[in-house]
Amino acid sequence: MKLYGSYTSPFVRHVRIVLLETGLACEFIETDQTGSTAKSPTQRVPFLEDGDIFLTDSTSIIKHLRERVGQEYCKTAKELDELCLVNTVMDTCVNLFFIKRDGVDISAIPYLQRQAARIQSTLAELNQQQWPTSAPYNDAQIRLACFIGWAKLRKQVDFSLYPNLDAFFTYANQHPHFQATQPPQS
Ligand SMILES: N[C@@H](CCC(=O)N[C@@H](CS)C(=O)NCC(=O)O)C(=O)O
Repeated sequence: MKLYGSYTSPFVRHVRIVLLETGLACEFIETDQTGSTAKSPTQRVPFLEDGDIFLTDSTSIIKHLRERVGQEYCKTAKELDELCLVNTVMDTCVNLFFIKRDGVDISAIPYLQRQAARIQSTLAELNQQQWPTSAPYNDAQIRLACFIGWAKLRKQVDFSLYPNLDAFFTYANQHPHFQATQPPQS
């Protein structure tokens, strides 16, 4: 099995944590934008090769890995909805990060302002929910901690506005699988 990704991507980090949880052997192939453009129709990481199977999204990859070892993936509609909320905020935030890095003033473009507002309203909703203070973490929770780690590293969100999320991250970040998958801090 081969996982293509980067060490900074929060989507890839979620997959790397699931690999640790499942104990499956998988080669990690560090892939930049040139590599993902050449090999995946989405032009994004992660993507996975497992024999004849080729998967292009972290969610399908995680479902595949968990099913291979008989683990559950988003068992309830509520957990799936939480994962979708985290996905929305993560996807939107990563997208705006790349747009800003290209020099675009997002305050000048109404739809990008809507995207920025979507991040804040979704985080406000997530901040009102109860989050665990210790493992086991489900996939929505693992994804949330991966997102918060990325957003802090890239300074994309002021988490003093979301104290429950900040506290959740402090606990999750101490877990050995989060420690083992820390993104490079530079
Ligand atoms: N829905 C995808 C999103 C993956 C994604 O956005 N990956 C980012 C890295 S964090 C990427 O490769 N972006 C490159 C680009 O947008 O060109 C997933 O869950 O795998």
